[in-house]
Amino acid sequence: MNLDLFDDPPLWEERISEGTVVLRGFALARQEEVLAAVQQVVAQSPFRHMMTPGGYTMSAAMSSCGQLGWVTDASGYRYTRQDPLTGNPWPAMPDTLLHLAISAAERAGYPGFQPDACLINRYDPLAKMALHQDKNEQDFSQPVVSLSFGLPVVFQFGGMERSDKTQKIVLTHGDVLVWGGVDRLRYHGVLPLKAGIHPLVGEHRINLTFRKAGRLSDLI
Ligand code: MD6
Ligand code: FE
Repeated sequence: MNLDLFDDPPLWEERISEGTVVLRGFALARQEEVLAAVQQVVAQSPFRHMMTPGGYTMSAAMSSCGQLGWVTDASGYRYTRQDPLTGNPWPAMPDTLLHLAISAAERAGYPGFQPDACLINRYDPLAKMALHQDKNEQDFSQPVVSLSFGLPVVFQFGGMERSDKTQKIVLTHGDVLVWGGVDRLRYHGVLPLKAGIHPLVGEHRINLTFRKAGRLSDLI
């Protein structure tokens, strides 16, 4: 794979902790391609509000692409190969997205990232995400790569316990947050989105999170 194509440097790098870095503006040079890829995915697997196992409707609307997609319903949080809404396999992960995620991981110190799942979140004003850990994946040795587009949001970055105090990080259009290693299971969430209009994305924030969700053997 030719990663030179994607060798645009970030505007600057912000080290958050040992395993976590924000690559500011890393996805800016590819913003149109990324948004076109998102539109292509959601034309096949539309955004929807899923239900938590506890019976609450999630305020962020979600879709997925890649071999595995993240879902939640009354029977729990998990990854599936098919979109339960359409009954079809999740749309393939567009190359632009795959390459951007791999090159961001590499720049952040995680070479060899093999994402098989990309969760796409759309936040409308007041949508939020409660503190949680990303622990439905089989492989915690690989990082999570998270792209933010559109309206800015306050991301809360906590510790290994839900009650640990959180650090606030503002994520804005084009930023890529990469975390892994010792930070992989830290609690995190996002505060309610403030209303606004982004010139390219409109009245939303779009977040894409890439993960290696399946086992190594799933790829063979
Ligand atoms: C969001 N992101 O930024 C939600 N998880 O809208 C996440 O839950 C997340 O951004 C793990 C790593 C990075 C993330
Ligand atoms: Fe998360």
